[in-house]
Amino acid sequence: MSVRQSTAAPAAAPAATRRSSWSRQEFEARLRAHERFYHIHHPFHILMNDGKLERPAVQGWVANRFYYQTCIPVKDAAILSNCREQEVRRQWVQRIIDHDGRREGGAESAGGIEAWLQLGEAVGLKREELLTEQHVLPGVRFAVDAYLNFARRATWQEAACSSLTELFAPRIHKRRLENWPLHYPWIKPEGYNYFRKRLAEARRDVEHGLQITLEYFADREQQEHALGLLRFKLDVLWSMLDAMWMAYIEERPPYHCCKPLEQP
Ligand code: AHQ
Repeated sequence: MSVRQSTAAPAAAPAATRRSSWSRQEFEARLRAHERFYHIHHPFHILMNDGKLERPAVQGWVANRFYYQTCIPVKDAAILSNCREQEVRRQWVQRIIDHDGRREGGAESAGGIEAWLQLGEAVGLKREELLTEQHVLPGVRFAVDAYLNFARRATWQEAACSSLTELFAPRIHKRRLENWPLHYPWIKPEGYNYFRKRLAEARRDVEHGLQITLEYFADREQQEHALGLLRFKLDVLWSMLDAMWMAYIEERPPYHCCKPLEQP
């Protein structure tokens, strides 16, 4: 093919063949149909929810997911920094408070990051093992950093759309709360506060993210793009577990096993 041919701008598609946009219902249904790519279906998650993980693998999951959790408020701050709509920022800022907590007057509200540190202690890790990121696997770091850097560079609407993986999150939190106490009686019950807290927050956040997505991505090309953004974030979550599978199930050196700091 000559260079000219390859660089010729494609003729505008006649109106008849331009694909019409989906209705809001159809668009939402196509977003929700992506549930099949959600990490609840990842083999690592299936083993974890069936009680088949050994203690070091559960500890490894908690320590690696802590890196993801600490990046969420930074990701949300990136979205706020890209958003010039005050009403959206007024709502979106709550996500940062939910994770970082807040000190107001004399009152201190611990956020999700503190709750995740308590989950770490409940599974037998020391707080500094999470805070130092010493157990974070390269594949987890790359996936989480890809999400964070995407949110910095994308439009705030694109980043809001990518957070819609939480459409599928309530079920995953409910399952942990139901199954883990039976399968992992050695985990201290106070560790489950995060999942309880996130159940309600995820439902609220997703409502806002879905409203933004259904409104902003209006024509068919934008709607298809939105599906791609959701798929990207689903792949971020999936890839994190791929790295954990290699380390904690295959126990492949050099990143295998997560041994707690030597107890005193
Ligand atoms: O604890 C989670 C959380 O705070 C968030 C924020 C949201 C986002 O902005 O991308 N996604 C998310 C998720 C959390 N927990 C995950 C889990 O499996 O516990 C699920 C994850 C998500 O569904 O994106």
